[in-house]
Amino acid sequence: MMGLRQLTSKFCQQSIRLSSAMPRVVTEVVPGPKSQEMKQTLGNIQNSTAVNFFADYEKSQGNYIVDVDGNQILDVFAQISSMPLGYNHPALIAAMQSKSAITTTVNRPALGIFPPADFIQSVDDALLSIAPKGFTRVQQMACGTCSVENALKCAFFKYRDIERGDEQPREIDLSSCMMNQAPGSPSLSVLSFKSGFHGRTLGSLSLTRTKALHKVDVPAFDWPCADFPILKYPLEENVAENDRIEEEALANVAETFQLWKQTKPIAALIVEPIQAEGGDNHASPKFFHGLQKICKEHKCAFVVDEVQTGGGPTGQFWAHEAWNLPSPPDFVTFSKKLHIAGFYFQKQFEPLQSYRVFNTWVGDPLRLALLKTTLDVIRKDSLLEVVQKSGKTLMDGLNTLQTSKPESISRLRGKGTFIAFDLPSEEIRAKLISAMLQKGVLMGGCGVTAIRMRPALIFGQKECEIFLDTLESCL
Ligand code: PSZ
Repeated sequence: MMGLRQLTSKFCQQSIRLSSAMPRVVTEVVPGPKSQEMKQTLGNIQNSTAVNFFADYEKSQGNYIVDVDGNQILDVFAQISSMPLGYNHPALIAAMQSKSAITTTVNRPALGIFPPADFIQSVDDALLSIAPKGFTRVQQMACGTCSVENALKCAFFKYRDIERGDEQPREIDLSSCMMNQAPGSPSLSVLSFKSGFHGRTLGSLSLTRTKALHKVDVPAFDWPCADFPILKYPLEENVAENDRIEEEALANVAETFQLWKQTKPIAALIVEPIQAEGGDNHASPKFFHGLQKICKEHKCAFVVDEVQTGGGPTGQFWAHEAWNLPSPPDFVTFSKKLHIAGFYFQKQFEPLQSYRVFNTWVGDPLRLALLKTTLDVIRKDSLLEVVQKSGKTLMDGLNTLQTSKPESISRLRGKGTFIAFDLPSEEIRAKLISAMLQKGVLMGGCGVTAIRMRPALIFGQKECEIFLDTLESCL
């Protein structure tokens, strides 16, 4: 087994090789023949139509994913924005070869009831060391979606405690909830936004308002939806207009609270700092201050969904910290780049009785260890600064492209490397994504016509250059 030093030195050699690495396409088309055949075979087992290509994760390294046909592809999508350090980072590999990682892997604990001795220290070292300002409590979960759903459950618990004037449910609450009836199953709601995305399981799907095909045929909670501001770009030329757009959206939120007050009061409002799946829609700190104020007026929990924005891609560890809210949100959900999912919460939202937020694993110490190592690397290699610098290079380059090709690129927007721009149509976007892939650059789409960039935090100047050059040639 290789020690950390050997691995690091091996990685350094690989980095040297990789820093001179370029996209390399060896098949006539991407996906190549092996990928296409595997995709067909997978189709006999499950729906495989979303598969782009099959990857060789042993050969993938840093910012480059290698596919089964031997194509080396610059990855600007990073597994739906979930790879903080790129592929096969030696520090992560070393961490997973430790004795404790092996013990945890073969003896995965049910953390809610039998946590390991080093659990408190691990949570402290990993999740609490990066807790957003104003948070001291955190609950782990398995994925972003169940983090959202459980945070909302906590918001409902609290809302009902206050309504009842008692933290203990009454007999009538306990008996009626078994029949899914009020008052035990109360008539409460959660407000989410047009183009918001918060997951695809039965509960979270009612909050998600991106693609109809993901929702259709599934019974949904009848819950309110408010307008999210769709800003005009460039921002500096549309200040007054954007101010008006945000004021209107806030007025719509306030109105929605009033409308639902009598029949199905809004117990929680959930919002992404940047609507990601829905098209990279940004709003100003002022808008989010306004949302928090409305929530406070209505004793409604303010839930910030940082599943996609959290972990550094905006150049700050938590995107919502850029708003400088007068007080922290009530919940912040996370997953993706943090390896582990869960939610930070204010103490008042902690359920008092056991098992109300619970499942078999309620987290994963192995993922916690990966997070700790990732944080060490982020700090040691100043990766947030790398993101800020690369973000600037990308925005400058894309801005130049937008100026020279306004008929192709519009509404360039971004923070850090969390960048997007619009294309004239969905069809042109599909063509551009495919053309880029043929040249060995993998990008994703979001919203109806946008391209989104979601690289790993290690995406450096060289990668920015390759991306911009390839994009220019494909446009
Ligand atoms: O299809 C896609 O591009 C996907 S699949 C999952 C996501 C995008 N996003 C996950 C997500 C998110 O972006 C936000 C803001 N909230 C919740 C979720 C759900 O997280 P997971 O996928 O971990 O359950």
